[in-house]
Amino acid sequence: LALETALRRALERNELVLHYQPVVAVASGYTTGVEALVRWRHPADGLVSPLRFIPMAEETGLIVPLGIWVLEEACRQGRAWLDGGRVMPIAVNISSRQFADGALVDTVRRVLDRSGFPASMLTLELTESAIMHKPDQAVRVLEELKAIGVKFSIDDFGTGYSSLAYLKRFPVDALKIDRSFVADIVDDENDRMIVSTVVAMARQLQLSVIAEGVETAEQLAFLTRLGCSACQGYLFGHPLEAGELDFG
Ligand code: G
Ligand code: G
Ligand code: MN
Ligand code: NA
Repeated sequence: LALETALRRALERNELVLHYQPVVAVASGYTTGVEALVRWRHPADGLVSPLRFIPMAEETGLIVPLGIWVLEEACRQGRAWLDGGRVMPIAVNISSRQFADGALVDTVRRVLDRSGFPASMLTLELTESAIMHKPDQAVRVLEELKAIGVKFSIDDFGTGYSSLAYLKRFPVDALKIDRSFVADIVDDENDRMIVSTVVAMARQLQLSVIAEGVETAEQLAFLTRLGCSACQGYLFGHPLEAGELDFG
């Protein structure tokens, strides 16, 4: 409860910040977009990881106002980049409770309108569990958001249980291969097979694939050989404040 009160206050006091991590196209080496990741700049404890407060925010429902702040801030930054001549698509994480919240579609529409950030440059990252919990309802929400023009990726792909039939029904644009499969890709034949299968399936369904958690050149070499065209991870850049990003 203390944490909940503190987080609520942090939102009011504007203590949250977004960091941005580049997503890189393997062939060109260019940054094709960034993922926004929230942090809490705690006056006493310093930078607090979302792992410490997102689960609680989900449980208490605070994730809804927090999620609105994240969307607003990401779109504001994206618009500022555009005004500075930089076209930078942004992906924002949406957790299950936010996705199930009836107001998400209106929120996204309102935030885009007010910020002037183009819908086509916004990707919402959803987990398999968020959309598979009530798949029929999820399809409707996704279709409504799609009509606005936003894109979707499935985060942590491979760790949940999404039915392939649904994957085809959902208007999804990209799969993000969970970093657990990338971590051991050099040594583990099974992980290589999983990545290669996901890449092949994505190609069939005309989805793009982003490998997450790429930390070494050796992992990148395997991912490239397996046909993975976009990567994200410490090898390319840690999540950083907008002003500290180097787009190369
Ligand atoms: O950035 P990493 O920094 O440690 O993030 C840890 C976890 O928190 C990840 O699972 C990530 O998806 C989640 N996360 C980070 N930022 C956000 C956010 O703005 N909204 C939601 N719902 N989850 C986030
Ligand atoms: O669940 P999601 O994929 O949104 O979470 C992204 C998380 O992964 C964040 O915590 C981010 O800081 C972290 N992350 C990003 N790149 C790397 C990496 O190369 N290695 C590891 N271990 N974590 C990473
Ligand atoms: Mn993510
Ligand atoms: Na992920």
